[in-house]
Amino acid sequence: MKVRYVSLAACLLGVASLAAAQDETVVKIGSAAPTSGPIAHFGKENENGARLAVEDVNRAGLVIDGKKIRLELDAQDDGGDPRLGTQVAQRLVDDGVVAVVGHLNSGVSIVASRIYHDAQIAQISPNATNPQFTLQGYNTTYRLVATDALQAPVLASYAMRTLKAKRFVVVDDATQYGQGLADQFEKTVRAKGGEVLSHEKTTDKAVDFKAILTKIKAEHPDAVFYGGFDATGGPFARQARQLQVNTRVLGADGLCSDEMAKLAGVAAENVVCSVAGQPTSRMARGAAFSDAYQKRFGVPVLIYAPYAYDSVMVIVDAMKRANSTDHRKILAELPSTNYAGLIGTIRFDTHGDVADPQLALYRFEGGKMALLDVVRP
Ligand code: ABU
Repeated sequence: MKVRYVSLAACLLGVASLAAAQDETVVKIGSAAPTSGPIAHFGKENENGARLAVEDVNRAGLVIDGKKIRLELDAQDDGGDPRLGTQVAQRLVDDGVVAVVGHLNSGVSIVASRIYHDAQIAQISPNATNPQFTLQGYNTTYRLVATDALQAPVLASYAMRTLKAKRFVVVDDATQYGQGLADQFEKTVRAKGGEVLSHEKTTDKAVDFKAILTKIKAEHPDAVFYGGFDATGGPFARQARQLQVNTRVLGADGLCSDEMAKLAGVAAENVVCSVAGQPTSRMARGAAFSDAYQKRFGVPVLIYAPYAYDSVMVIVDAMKRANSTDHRKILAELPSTNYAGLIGTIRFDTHGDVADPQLALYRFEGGKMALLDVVRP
């Protein structure tokens, strides 16, 4: 008899859930980042940040134009590769996403942006810092981080003013991100009266830097700037120390992660890096966010999870103001965004860049990132 009661209860619950599900309209938000390959730790963080936001919105409940909405994250792996990135972008458009959080790499974000623009789907990158991303004349490109036109000069100023470095070697990984950063760093150093002894090229897949480092050793620079990611920057810094190239290694947000410390070992203590936003620890709700993130995914926030989270929240805010889930109407609301996010108040300039960017400088101490300064350019 008892079994019968349970079955009836389960049945009623099932019917209720089915009715609730039938009442809901599913709205897809795309997430595109490299969740495989050497920088998967950064890509997974983007996906996790966006997923947490989607889950928070669904838990709180979202009603648009009288309809109950359930958000669904359409998460795609672009491998950090421009060719795969365009295929992923087309897939997201074909899947009917109303907006996209991504991509992570500037070189991928830029080539994918044409596809989103043609479809009139908003693309908000939580990480892409190459200035060109939002300078293409597209009404669909937005980002929540500062650009490399700010990031590289902040690093150059720190190196010249605080570290008293004057003579530099610049190295880049030949990606749109690494090369753009390195060029901007070189330009700033020269403009400030510093000297760039040489500008070396490597790739984002390199593992052996001995030839470049042997050349650098003979040049006796005060500091080396590395434009690229931790996956290669870590081994670069480690091998520099092994070859007794004991100068500082400067880099931007691609180097700024705990993964850098793992890959560089003790040589990470020679590294100074920047993040193109404010530290999670300085955000009003940063500690609660870090706890929730750690609890949900079992790993700590690296750097840009709050930016991926807020990218979703900005899309939802636009959806609410449009009172529509139509991707064109969401897009039309983005220029007037004035949203109190986790990362602070989010407004956009006419290009789609954040109106009030911040940057943070870090060094490494005992295998962890240690905050040096927060800069509002
Ligand atoms: N800014 C770090 C993410 C990589 C990129 O912009 O390509």
